Amino acid sequence: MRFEEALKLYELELFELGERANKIRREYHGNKVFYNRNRHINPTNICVDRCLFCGFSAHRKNPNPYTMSIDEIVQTAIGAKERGAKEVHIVGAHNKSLGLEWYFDMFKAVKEAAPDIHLKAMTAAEVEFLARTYKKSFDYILDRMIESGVDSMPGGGAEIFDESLRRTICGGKVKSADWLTIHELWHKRGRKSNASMLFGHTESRGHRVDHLLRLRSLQEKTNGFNALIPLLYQTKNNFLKIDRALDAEEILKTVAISRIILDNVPHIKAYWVGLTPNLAIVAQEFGADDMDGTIERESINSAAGAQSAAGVSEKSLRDLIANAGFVPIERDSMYNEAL
Ligand code: V47
Repeated sequence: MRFEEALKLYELELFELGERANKIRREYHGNKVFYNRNRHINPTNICVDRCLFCGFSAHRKNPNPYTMSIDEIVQTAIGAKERGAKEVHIVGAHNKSLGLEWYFDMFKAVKEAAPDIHLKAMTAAEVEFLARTYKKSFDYILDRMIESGVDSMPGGGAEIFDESLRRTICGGKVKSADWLTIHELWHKRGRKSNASMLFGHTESRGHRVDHLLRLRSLQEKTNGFNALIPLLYQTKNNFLKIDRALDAEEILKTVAISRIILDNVPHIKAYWVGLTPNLAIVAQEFGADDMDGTIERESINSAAGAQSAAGVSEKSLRDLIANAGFVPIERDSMYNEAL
């Protein structure tokens, strides 16, 4: 799909666009809406980077630095598993005081304590941060992750790929080309990952389309992405000055266009944390097929104003999905349906 053609999709009337996206969604997944039972763990918020949109990292707008010990992380994972979680999603800030081996020791300890839990960990931004800080190749870091039990990679750190905008809003972190290279190298190892796009801040529609097209090209090469998560920017406690949050029409158009441009990626996740559960369920009619999971505890979006700190119960997720006329399907991290 060419850039101009993709950008023109925004000019379509919302319901026409929704219908086009919904057709692709229904061909893939019929009436199913997926969710999983998971736990987010964010080991530290102490960060060398200053991304303007971030309310999570410790700085003067969030003066509460913390770092969890490996034991605390392991206990959290065990507790989550006992409550039924099938996945832990471990991502954190870029904290130089932990040391390289800390990450691999932590992954090994989690896997040893909960061998059957799926370990989704390390954004490409963290991989690049470790490679740069400890003068290692991306290949080295990825191989060590696999060796220590990481199963799949989450989609964080992608933000928006346009180089000029990226320099302004998150100049210190992984470059767009490196984000894509890291996922390509991961996919070459036969592993799956997610992709994300942070939208609703200072980017234009063109920046979003460019972002999605770059993901589409990589997917054509590797077929390694499971899902795209269009992450709605949360406006509080950060250094971007956004007068007006996006309206629901623009949000739903962006979800629908994500589905249409990325028709080679099987899943579009309407992340309830950022969208609110209500808009996330509406987004299921506009191309999305997944709500994400129970989460239990969420620190990144909630630090920037989302009402998600305590997760959501499985029952309320299932009820929400069923009441909207969809079939709730519990999935594992690779989208196999729970038996
Ligand atoms: O990369 C930071 C984003 C991401 C804000 O792979 C913000 O399944 C909104 O990537 N408003 C981390 N977003 C979260 C993430 C994710 C979440 C759920 C599932 C998966 C997955 C991945 O959070 C960061 C950044 O883009 N973020 N600040 C903010 N103010």
